[in-house]
Amino acid sequence: MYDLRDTICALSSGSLDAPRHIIRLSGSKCEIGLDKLVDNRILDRGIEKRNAALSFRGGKIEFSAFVYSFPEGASYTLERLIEIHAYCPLPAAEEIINAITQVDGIRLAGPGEFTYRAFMNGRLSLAQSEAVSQIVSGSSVYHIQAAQKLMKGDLTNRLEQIKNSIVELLGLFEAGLDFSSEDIVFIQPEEAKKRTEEIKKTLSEIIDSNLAYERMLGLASVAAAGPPNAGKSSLVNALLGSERAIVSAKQATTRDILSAVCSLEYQDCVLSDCAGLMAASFDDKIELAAQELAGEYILSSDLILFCVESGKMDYTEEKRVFEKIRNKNILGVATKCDLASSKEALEDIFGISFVEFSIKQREKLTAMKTEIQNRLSELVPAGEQITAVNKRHRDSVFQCLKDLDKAAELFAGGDEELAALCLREGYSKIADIDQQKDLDERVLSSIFQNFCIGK
Ligand SMILES: Nc1nc2c(ncn2[C@@H]2O[C@H](COP(=O)(O)OP(=O)(O)OP(=O)(O)O)[C@@H](O)[C@H]2O)c(=O)[nH]1
Ligand SMILES: [Mg+2]
Repeated sequence: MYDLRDTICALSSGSLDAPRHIIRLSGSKCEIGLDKLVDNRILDRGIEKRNAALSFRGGKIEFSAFVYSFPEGASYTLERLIEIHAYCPLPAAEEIINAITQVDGIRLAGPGEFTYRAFMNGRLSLAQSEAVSQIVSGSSVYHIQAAQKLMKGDLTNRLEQIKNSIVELLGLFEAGLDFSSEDIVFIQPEEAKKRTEEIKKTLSEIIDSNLAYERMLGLASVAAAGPPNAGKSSLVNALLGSERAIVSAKQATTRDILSAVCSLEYQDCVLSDCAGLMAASFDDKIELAAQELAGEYILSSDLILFCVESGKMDYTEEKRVFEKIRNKNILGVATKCDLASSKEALEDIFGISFVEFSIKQREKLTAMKTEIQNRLSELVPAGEQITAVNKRHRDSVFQCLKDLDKAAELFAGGDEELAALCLREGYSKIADIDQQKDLDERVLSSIFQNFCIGK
């Protein structure tokens, strides 16, 4: 996938306005690369941190920097690695990289190439490498916590236990094959079934405890729902902090779905504004389409903000709309609470908890955001249970479960040889999750291409 012989260089962190930019170099030519910038040789081998004033040979750009030097075997990639923490503007950092990559044998790193090297050199397991990418792109603290667990090797440890159990069982199956001409039984079919079930249970636990993990990889979806004119677009605009949706006193203003990323205290979510739901049926084709679209979208959201205008005399329409969403995860919003206070009355009518909201009272916005955050937090399993499994891991676990079932069935039917073969297959599926070597190139590139450059 990448040529491991080259020395690679990239900007590994720092946004446009960051005061410091980290330039990373990995490979045998690190020092030659640094030599381009530093007039006197400042580094000895060893993990060390040095203050350095870097300047181009022409002395054009001067700025201060810390240089961290890691010897081979003690760095992230296990290769000779140098990090230049340069206090300079981004264009200058890019100039530095440009100068370094002019050196023969030093090139710009590809996406995820530092982590790819860490993996290829045995520093990180594959699951841990994936965790690095997930931490980098983490959209919530829960997501990052989960990825950190993956990084620490939680999944790797659990897989190790499973692999040991399969190998043990395989040993018993194959011992029976070796002595098939003699009358020795190494394992009875009932015992084989029991052991297979135990392995399956551990495998299933990995998947079950992580159902919400994939959801975290994507952002949680939150949709404003309610009858027309309830104040949904006004709420969405307030939460987004910008006038994204059109607000008007005219009924049925919103037709399309408007979605944007909304930042909460611990996570981001996708917040959507939809057409007001109506209980009646429609002849108007556009209205019908807007209703269908909104209904479908709202029902598939992780959290519905059910907007009901405060102080109304009659809530018949709202009750009908509520019927369409009642089994979902709903937070009631008593909108326009500057006009009247109806929180308790609405809680009685709908049997769910309500938060008061008004675009005219800024303090209500903070409380609203906190409540949404709390409700989204409930969707995430407690940090301790998360092992962090992604789709690739889960596919392998499902395939292994199938192989185990087949193995137990074949063994019970007396076909020990095929049963052992199936067990081997199952083992290889689990081993693939954390494989160090011989992994399909396509799998590797699909994992590492998801990284950004510099990681
Ligand atoms: N007094 C008061 N008026 C509000 C508040 N929120 C919204 N409104 C008004 O209520 C009307 C409807 O607001 P929208 O946000 O457009 O309502 P909507 O639910 O998006 O309406 P549709 O898109 O037509 O379904 C507008 O005239 C808003 O100015 C509020 O907190 N207080
Ligand atoms: Mg609207």
